[in-house]
Amino acid sequence: MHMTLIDPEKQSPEGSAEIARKAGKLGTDAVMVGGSTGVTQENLDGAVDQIKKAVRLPVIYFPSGAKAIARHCDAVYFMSMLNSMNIKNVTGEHSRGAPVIRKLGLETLSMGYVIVAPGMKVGEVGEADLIQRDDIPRAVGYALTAEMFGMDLFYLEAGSGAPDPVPAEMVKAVRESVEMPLVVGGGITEAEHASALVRAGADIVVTGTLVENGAFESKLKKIVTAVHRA
Ligand code: 1GP
Repeated sequence: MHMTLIDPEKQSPEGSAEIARKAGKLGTDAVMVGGSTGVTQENLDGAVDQIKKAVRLPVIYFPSGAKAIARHCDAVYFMSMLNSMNIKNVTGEHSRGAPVIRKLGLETLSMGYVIVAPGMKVGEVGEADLIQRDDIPRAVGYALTAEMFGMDLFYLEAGSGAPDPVPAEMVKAVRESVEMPLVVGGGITEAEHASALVRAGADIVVTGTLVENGAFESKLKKIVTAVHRA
């Protein structure tokens, strides 16, 4: 699957809906809404409401903490940054958000989330002890941890805007070690990146930055097609 990540801080709610509409037409399978900084309850609700009006795709909240919760989304990634050095990113924000999520009756998708170098903004604000790009055993160890904890998904993140995606060899080793669905994102800007990652075993490929540039359609089309064909 291909998922399009939309950061509600980067444009108006109508702008977010327009991106979702275009991405939907090009075949993206779901929309994720979130960002590492600048997400407020107001811009989040605005974006989710407009996106829901514009497309029939699943809209999943990709949170950075408990300060805002997308009450009108279809599901929430209940994600733990397993390699954060700050406990609030591992279970702390969760303990504050969980009662609200339960009250709202939202569906949760539990996810082990790890940050691979260079990590970019999310590595910084998440205080991640980055997995070095050649440290495949550490990535495999975290994937097994997520699986043994019973999590639904495992996400290998290079960071939004990373110059290169997570190495395909790392994805392959993780794929060979666990059966859970594998999400890969950060720095995927070319169809070749997407097909190499899917061939290595990624189940879900996420792109975000790409759609922040006005004329993204032809690039996105190539990436979505590469994901579906690989
Ligand atoms: C960020 O993995 C996503 O969480 C998307 O990264 O913005 O580099 O596509 P990009």
